[in-house]
Amino acid sequence: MSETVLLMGPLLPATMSELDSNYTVHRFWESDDPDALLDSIADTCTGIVTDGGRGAQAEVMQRLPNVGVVSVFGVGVDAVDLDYCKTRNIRVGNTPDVLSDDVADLAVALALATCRKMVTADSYVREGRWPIDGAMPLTVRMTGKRAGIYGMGSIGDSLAQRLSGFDMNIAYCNRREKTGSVYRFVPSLQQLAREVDFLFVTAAATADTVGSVNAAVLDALGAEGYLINVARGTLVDENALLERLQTSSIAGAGLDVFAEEPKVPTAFYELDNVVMQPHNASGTRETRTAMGRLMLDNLAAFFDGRELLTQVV
Ligand code: 8YV
Repeated sequence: MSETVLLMGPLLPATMSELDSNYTVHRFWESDDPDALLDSIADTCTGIVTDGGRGAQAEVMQRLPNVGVVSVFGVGVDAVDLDYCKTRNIRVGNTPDVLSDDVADLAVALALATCRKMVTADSYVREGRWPIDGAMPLTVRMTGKRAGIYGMGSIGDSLAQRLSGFDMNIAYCNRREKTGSVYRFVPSLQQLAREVDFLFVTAAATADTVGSVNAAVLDALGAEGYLINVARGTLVDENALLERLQTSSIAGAGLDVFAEEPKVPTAFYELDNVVMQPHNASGTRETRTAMGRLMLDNLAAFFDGRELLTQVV
C-alpha cells in the first residue's frame, strides 16, 4: 500500500503526476473543508509536500500524528515550523543548489533592469515617445561598481561569480567569514550597505535576519544605492523601503519578493525607481523540474528508510 501524502499547493504537472503515481496524494489547497480532510487522513498521512511560501504550520502537523517528513519544493524553509518538527523528530528536506544559478541570474537581471531603467525604457519605446521626445534620460552603469552580498551561501556564491564578470568590487556580510573566500568580509550589514553601490539580499529568513534590512541599513545605502532582493520580503522593512523610494533617498530597488506575498503594497506601482517580479527567481522550466526531482527524491529517501539527500532538520 502506498504512503499517504498531504500536498499543500500545486507544483509542476510532471512533478505532481509522479507524486500521484507513487503515493496517495491529498490536495490541501483544493479542499472545500480542510478540517474534514485533516480528520480523514489523520491516521494514515505520513508525509507533507509543500513549497517555500506555503510551508507547513504546527497547527496542520498537530492534526497528523504519523507525519515523519516534510519535503519542501524550495530552498527556504522559513514557512515550516522547524522547532515543532524537531520536537516530533519530523525530517525536513529542501531543494538547495539546484536553483542557485537561476536565482543569481535574476538578481543580476533585476540590478541591470533597475539601474538601466529597462522597464521605463521599454514603455518609452512602446508609447511612441522616442520619435517625439528623442533620447531618454541617461541611466546608471553597473559594471565596475561596488557590490555587497548579504548572505554568502550557494546563491550568494553564484551571484558573486556573475558580478565578477561585471568587474564589480565584491564584499559580503554573512553569519561568519567564509574561509578561503576571495571576497571581502564585512561583519556588519550597515557597514556593508554604506560601502557599496548595489546591496544584494540572498540570505535565508531566520530569527536573526528577519527585519535586518531596516531603515538604518537603507540610509547607509543612501541616495546613490540600489537594493536588490531575491531572498525573502520579510528581511526588509518594506515601509521604510517604500518611503525611501518615494523620496529618492535610495536610488532604486529590484524586488522579486515581498513581505506578504502575493500582496504588494500598491504604492510601489506608482514608482519608476523599482522593478518588481512575482517571486519568480527560480521560475524556469529547467530549475523547477530539478527542484521537483530533488523534492521527490527526498521523499522517497525517507520512505525507503534512508537519509534525506538535502536535509535541514
Ligand atoms: C520558490 C523559493 O519560488 O526556493 C525558495 O525558497 O522561494 C522559490 O524558489 C518556491 O519555493 C516555489 O513556490
